[in-house]
Order: sequence, then structure tokens, then C-alpha cells
Amino acid sequence: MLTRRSVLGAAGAVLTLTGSGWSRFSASRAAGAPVTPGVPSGTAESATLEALPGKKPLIRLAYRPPNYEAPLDYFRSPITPNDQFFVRYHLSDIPDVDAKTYKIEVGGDGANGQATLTFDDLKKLPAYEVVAVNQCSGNRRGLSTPHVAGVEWGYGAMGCARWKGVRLKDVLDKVGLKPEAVEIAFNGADGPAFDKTPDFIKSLPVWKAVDESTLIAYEMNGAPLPHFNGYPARLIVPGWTGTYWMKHLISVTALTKPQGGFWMNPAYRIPVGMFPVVARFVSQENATSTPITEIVVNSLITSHADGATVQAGTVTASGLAWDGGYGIATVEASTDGGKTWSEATLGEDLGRYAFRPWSFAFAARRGKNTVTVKATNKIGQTQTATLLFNPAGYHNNVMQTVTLNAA
Ligand SMILES: Nc1nc2c(c(=O)[nH]1)N[C@H]1C(S)=C(S)[C@@H](COP(=O)(O)O)O[C@H]1N2
Ligand SMILES: [Mo]
Repeated sequence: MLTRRSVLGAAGAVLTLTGSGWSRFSASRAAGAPVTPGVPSGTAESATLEALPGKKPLIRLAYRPPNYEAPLDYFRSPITPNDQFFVRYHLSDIPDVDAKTYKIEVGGDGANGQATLTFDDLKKLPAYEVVAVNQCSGNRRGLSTPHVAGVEWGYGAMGCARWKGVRLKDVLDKVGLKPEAVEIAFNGADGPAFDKTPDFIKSLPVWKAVDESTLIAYEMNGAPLPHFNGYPARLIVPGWTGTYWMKHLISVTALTKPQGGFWMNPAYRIPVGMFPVVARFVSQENATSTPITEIVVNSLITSHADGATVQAGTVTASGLAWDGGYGIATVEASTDGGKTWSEATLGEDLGRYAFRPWSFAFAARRGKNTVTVKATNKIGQTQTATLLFNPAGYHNNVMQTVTLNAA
């Protein structure tokens, strides 16, 4: 493993890391990041706005491993541009993968055979596209009360892109699955650096792995994947939280026994019975916890930050709504703290896994106005009024309220 060192510029203005994957890394920083109101004060103080190579400035919450979220104003369109897409890593050794030498090893005791796919092999398989939200399980963790340990994300550990690639099912068909296969496991090219962090290995139940929407993507919004979003190819698991979306995918392993390891248990689990779990991951369930799977229905006001000043008169609030793939049925808004609700107007439908834009016009009176928003999906799931507290801060879909001051 290559070594690297971190050089913090005299004024903290320039960061350079040398070594595999980080050679291109030279980021410019500015203090005073637009963090989500409610994140811990220590996070708010230490967060900076910083542009990773090839990216617009993102809110840096951690540098090694890199954890950067998108500021609110990057969510004003239902497609998140590649250079505005959040970055989340568990591991610090992130190599620059060369598509010319890149390979995916396919096999495992649950497979009938073994295969090695190059990038060209992937490109020869039939291509599919899906517009899907990639949201970190811990998105909004920083808003948990009481605060919990982990990356203190605000609203921006998510994005929605048009992903293009091959069906994971078609790749698995190259080797064939045994009837006893229960899970498909994934590894990426990144690894732990100097610390004792276990390698990041995730698995899916076979039924989700062979779903026609589950892809190995090599394009994002019509361009190659950015380095920090998994170049040259990553897993796309529409409807499920980002933890399964393995970046720099190098192995696909069919298993006859459930995948073990830290990242399957105890990490990324929710208490049994706390959240509605439609899509079950039975082979990983136990008496007290179950893996986090589907994204819960949620919405975000993106037109105005909390506390923004507006002109008295007609104000149009707008934003996004999304869920685990059942599709958004309605977005409702309230200007009286939730006593009465009116339907917002839904915008373009880019598919059931995508961000759904909405807008809502109301008459703002001089002084303080509040707008609360609530999305409901097509199977009747809706957002919560209060936090369903869990120790990892997952699945925060508390209805958001912004206060707008009308002059
Ligand atoms: N190889 C690799 N893939 C990974 C991770 C990682 O640490 N290493 N993190 C996962 C998690 S927890 C999330 S939320 C998403 C984030 O995707 P992004 O960085 O492209 O936004 O990547 C997933 N895939
Ligand atoms: Mo995540």
C-alpha cells in the first residue's frame, strides 16, 4: 500500500496529499460553510466549503476519509450535477482506478463458476438507465436530538442522477447462481489506510441484486463517473440507501451464507419495529435489529433557507420529495404549523426512484411566516412529525419547517 502525507498550507488554504488516488487532490478551502441549522455546534464551527478536484465547493465534514455534503442551493433541480454530488467514504485509501486495467471478479460459493470482467466487457453488455436518488443512511444525522456519534450530516448527503450501466443480473448470469445462494457481496477498490477500520464490504439479498433496476453503472448524467463517486464503475441500488451503492466495484461474490463483518452488523442497522420495512433483508435480520434498506419518504424545501427574507405577497416555496421507489403521491404544505394542509404542485416525474420537484405558492404576511412540508408516497407512507430516535441517527424524515421573514 502506498504511503501518503498530508500537507496543510500555512494559512490552511491549500491541502495536498500525495500517494495513490490523492495525487490530484488539491482543494481550496473557505471558512464559514452553509451548514444545515441544527447540526452540532462543533460541526458548524469546523465545517468548511471546499472544492475537491472536479467538484464545485461542498461542505466538508471530514477530510480523511472524505465526507462532503452538498449545500441546500444545489438541490434546486431534480438532477444533481456530477460536480455538485456529495462524497462519502468510510476508508481513506482511495486509489485512482485506471479503466484500462480495471476488472470485476465475479464468483463465490453461491455461483456455478467464476468470471473476470474488464471495463470493455461491461460496455459490451446491454445498457440500461435509471434516474435514482443516492442518499446516505445517515443523511440528517446531525439533526438528531440528542446528537449521536457519526458524520454529522445535515440535509445534503444525497443526490439524484441519471445512471447508465449494465444490469447486475446480466453480470451474475455470466456465472450462474446456485439455488442455495442467499446474498451477493460487493467490495470496492478502496481500503483502510493506517487505521484498523475493517474493509468496506456490503451485501444484498439475491432478490434485490437481480432486480432489473439494480445496475453496475459506468455513467452518471451522461459522463463517466467522477473519481469521488466511484470511477470507473459502481453499484446502483435504486430505492435503497447509499451504503449498498459500492463505488470502484471490484468484486461480486455470490454467497450461500450471510455476509458477516462490521459494515453489515453492527453498522447500518435499525431497531426492529421502529420503521416500516417493506423490503426485507431476511438473511440479515435478528431479534433486535435489521439492516437499513429502503429510503423513507421525505421532502426538502430548497428554494429558501430557514430564516430567509422574502417580500410580503405571493411567495413560491419549492423543493424536492423522494422515497424508496413507490413514487411520490402528494406533497402538502402548511402555513399554520400543521393545522391545515394544501396540496403543492408536483413537477416533472423522472421515474419512481427520482427526486420529484414540487412548488407551493402562498400569501406571505409582513413578519414571520412558516412553511411546513409533508410528502406521502403511493403506498401511503408519510413523514413523521417528531424524530424516531435511533442510536445511529438513520431514517430522519421529520417534516421540515422554514421560517420566512416577510418585509
Ligand atoms: N467503495 C466504497 N463504496 C461506497 C462507500 C465506501 O466507503 N467505499 N460508501 C457508501 C456509502 S455509505 C454511501 S452513502 C455512498 C455515497 O456515494 P457517493 O460518495 O457517490 O455520494 O457510497 C457507498 N459506496
Ligand atoms: Mo452512507
